Amino acid sequence: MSIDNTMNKSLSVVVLISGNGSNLQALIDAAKEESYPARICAVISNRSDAYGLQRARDAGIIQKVLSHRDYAERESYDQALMSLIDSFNPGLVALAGFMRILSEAFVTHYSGRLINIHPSLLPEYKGLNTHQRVLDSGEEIHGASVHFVTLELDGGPLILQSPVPVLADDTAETLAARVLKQEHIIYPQAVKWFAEERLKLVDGVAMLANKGED
Ligand code: NHR
Ligand code: GAR
Repeated sequence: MSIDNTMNKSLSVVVLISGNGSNLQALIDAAKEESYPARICAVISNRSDAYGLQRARDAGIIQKVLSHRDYAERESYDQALMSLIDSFNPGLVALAGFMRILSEAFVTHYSGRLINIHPSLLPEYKGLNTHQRVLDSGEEIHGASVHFVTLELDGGPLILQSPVPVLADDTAETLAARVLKQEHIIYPQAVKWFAEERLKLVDGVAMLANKGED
């Protein structure tokens, strides 16, 4: 028997990817649960070779490629991306390993409904190549963060973080795998809170309301 998993899903989410899409997979798996309050309405990649597109296809989710190489300016790419995203009318846009910096017009347009998962304990280690930089600095603790996206790159209000230990024999790969495991837990959790309307961006602060239970 097939159960219509799109019922009672109040929040539609567009997920933006550039690569493997394991965070996308974590969201897909979470949304398979009937009680999960969000559904992924589309997956968009800026790269046609992103494995995450296959994950979307396998899950029966609409997937689109919009290549930044077809646009001369960052702003014109972002305008096209906005048009494509808005055609799905999502309540939330989730960056999941999306590797393009987003312009002011884009960030403003989705203010309060644009989130990212980043592989570090922000505000430490903003930007790229975080695992190697953490190893090179001799840190003992690393981790992952979910945050609202603002104009300040990787500087938006924090929603949820998960720490992991850095082990003596870690390589960037082993460390990345430990961090990713936590990402796959905290990203579906953050999306769930947002779908439940518990999580909101209020005056530049991520607010988490209680469940309204006495
Ligand atoms: N856009 C804004 N405005 N603010 C943020 O906080 C953003 C953002 C876009 C993406 C994800 C971020 C991460 O989690 C993210 C946060 C890409 C780069 C980058 O330098 C940096 C941070 C993030 C994503 N991208 C290069 C660029 O020129 C391209 C690199 C590549 O293609 O490999 O866009 O780390
Ligand atoms: C994840 O670790 C994510 O946090 C990170 O890339 C990986 C994507 O993995 N994001 C960034 O570095 C954004 N610049 P995935 O494609 O398997 O989800």
